[in-house]
Amino acid sequence: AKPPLTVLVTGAAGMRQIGYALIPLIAKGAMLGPNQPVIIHMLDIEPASQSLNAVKMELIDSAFPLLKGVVATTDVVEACSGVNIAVMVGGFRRKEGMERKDVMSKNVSIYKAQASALEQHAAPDCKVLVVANPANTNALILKEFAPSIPEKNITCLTRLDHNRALGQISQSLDVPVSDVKNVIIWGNHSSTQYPDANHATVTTFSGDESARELIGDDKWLQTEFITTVQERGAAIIKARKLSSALSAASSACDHIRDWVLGTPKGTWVSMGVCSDGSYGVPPGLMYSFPVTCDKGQWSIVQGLKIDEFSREKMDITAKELMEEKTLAYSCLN
Ligand code: NAX
Repeated sequence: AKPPLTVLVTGAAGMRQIGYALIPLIAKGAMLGPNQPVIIHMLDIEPASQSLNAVKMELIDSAFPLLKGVVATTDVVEACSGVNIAVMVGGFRRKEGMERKDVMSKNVSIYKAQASALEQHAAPDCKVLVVANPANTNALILKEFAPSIPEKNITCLTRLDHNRALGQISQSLDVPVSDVKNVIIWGNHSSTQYPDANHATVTTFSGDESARELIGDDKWLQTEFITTVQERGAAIIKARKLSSALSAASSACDHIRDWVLGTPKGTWVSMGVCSDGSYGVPPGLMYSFPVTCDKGQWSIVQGLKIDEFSREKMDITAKELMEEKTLAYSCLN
């Protein structure tokens, strides 16, 4: 049998939220595959320690065959020790009436501290996925304050947006979502993200066909499609009175699974990664790109044709990320 991998989930007590939806998926093999035993480390803060302990009790009661150990703790060092995969769901949520800067400041201090703990105590090849918002900028802070973790090992989640875009195309063409691939989310996991279907394809009887041609409605692709994906999170909150949890958890598993086990041939996915300047995106920004993964490494898909409409949208979201970066740095004092 394979030796177990240790997966850290921060913010794990978030009841009925992402942590609670994510942990059973990891324990069932949805993140690392059905033959990979796992040890789960769950971190949360003191006020949530009782709920955290309840999650641990439920995990034990689920008798998951792949689950080889559970640690529930409020101690960052214990949580990060020996971790192979870190999924950072914990963070500070904006409360009504709070300034953007105050929320940023709280998250900057959380991600700065957790960066050092991961750097010192996680496995040297630990892969990190930041889910908590502002996801791209939290990941940027983590990268800056964990300089000994290879920057390619630090990513943020835009796979939920990617999956939402696949879902919209599948609904619009009335085809199974598994027949749709190669949409792209460019930029920030925020309302400035650019969901791009120009290169997406649909598997049909005669092979892969352009989704854009099959849809035959560029107007829809440039307006409603984009806003529906950008605003899907808000639509879920309105309907559920809580933010997306099962879809966010599922997409976090998709992100890590594809990163570790590889993307299928001919398929790319969207991941927030450190820009190397590809497509004119300022180097060093954490920006969502189309990537393929092989042997545990992602690479940005190169050579896609970018039209004027796309260029403008890609620049708007890059600009927002630069502003977030400036704001985050101003919180570092
Ligand atoms: P919850 O508020 O239910 O959970 C957050 C948890 O983090 C809480 O249990 C809290 O106690 C804990 N926490 C706070 N500070 C901590 C610290 N210093 N160390 C460890 N834990 C800490 O939120 P939930 O709905 O689960 O969402 C989690 C985060 O994901 C939020 O920031 C949310 O905005 C973000 N999202 C990101 C998405 C993405 O696609 N990137 C989509 C879904 C989600 O909205």
